[in-house]
Amino acid sequence: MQIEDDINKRVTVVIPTKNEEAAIEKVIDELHSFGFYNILVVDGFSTDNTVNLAKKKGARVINQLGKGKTGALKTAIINIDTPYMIVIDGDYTYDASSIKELLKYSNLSAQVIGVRVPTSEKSMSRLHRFGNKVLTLTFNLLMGTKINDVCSGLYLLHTDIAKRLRFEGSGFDVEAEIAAQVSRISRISETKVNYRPRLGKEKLSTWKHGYTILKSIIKLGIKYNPRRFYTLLFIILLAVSSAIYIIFF
Ligand SMILES: Nc1nc2c(ncn2[C@@H]2O[C@H](COP(=O)(O)OP(=O)(O)OP(=O)(O)O)[C@@H](O)[C@H]2O)c(=O)[nH]1
Ligand SMILES: [Mg+2]
Repeated sequence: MQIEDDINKRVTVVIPTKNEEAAIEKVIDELHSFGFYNILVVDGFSTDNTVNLAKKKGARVINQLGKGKTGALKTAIINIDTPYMIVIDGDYTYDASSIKELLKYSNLSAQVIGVRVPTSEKSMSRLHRFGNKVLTLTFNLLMGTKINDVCSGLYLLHTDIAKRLRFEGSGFDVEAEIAAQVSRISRISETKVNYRPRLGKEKLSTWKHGYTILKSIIKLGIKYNPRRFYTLLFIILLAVSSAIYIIFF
C-alpha cells in the first residue's frame, strides 16, 4: 500500500480519449491492477459514453482545450503536479505492465518511449509498420537522434520538461513534436513494449495521417535542427548537380 501511495504521488497517467467507450474501462481496470490510481482522462468531446465510463471507474476527467491529441496533451500538462507523467492511449493497445518498465529509466532521461512490438498482424498492418519505419528514419536523419519508434503513444515525461514544451501541431504529430524538443534539451531512452490490437473503431488512416506526420517531421527538422537540415539539403543538391554534370557533360 505504501508503495502504491508513493507511485501515485510521483506519477500521473494521462489518457487522451475521443470515443473510446469500447476500451476505456478495460484500460483503467488494468492500470488499477498495476497500482496506478492517479489517472487523468483528457477527453476530446467524445460523443459516446467514454466520459461517464471513465468517471464511474474513478478517473479524473477533464475536457481538453485546443484541437486534437495535441490539445489534449497541452491541457494535461497544465493540470499535472506530479514529477512524472505517463501518456497512454485509451484504446487498450498498450499493456499497463509496461509502465513499470518505463519508470526504470526515469532517472536517466527526460523522456522514455515505449517502442512498440506488435503482438499480432492485427495490432499493426505491414503497411503501418513500414510507414512507422519511414517516419522514424526521417526523424532521426533530420534530428540526429537514434529513436526506434517516434510515433509511439506510450511514453514517460518529466513534468518539468513537459511544461517547457511548445506545441504548434494539432493531431497525430504530437509525439514527434515532443521528441524533437526533448532531444534538443535532454536525453531520450527507450524500452520495448507489447502492442495489442486496438479495441473499438480504428481512427487512423495509414496513408493520410502518415503523409501529414511526414510533413510535420520535416517542418520540425527545419525548426529544431536547422543547421543539420540545410547541411543535408546542401549535400543532396551537390550530389544531384554532380550526377547531372557527370552524365551530361
Ligand atoms: N482528447 C483527445 N484524444 C484523442 C483525439 N484524437 C485521438 N485521441 C485519442 O488518442 C489516442 C490515440 O489515438 P488513436 O485513434 O488510437 O490513434 P492511433 O493509435 O494512432 O490509431 P489507431 O489506434 O490505429 O486508430 C486514443 O486514446 C484516442 O482516443 C482528440 O482529438 N482528442
Ligand atoms: Mg491506437
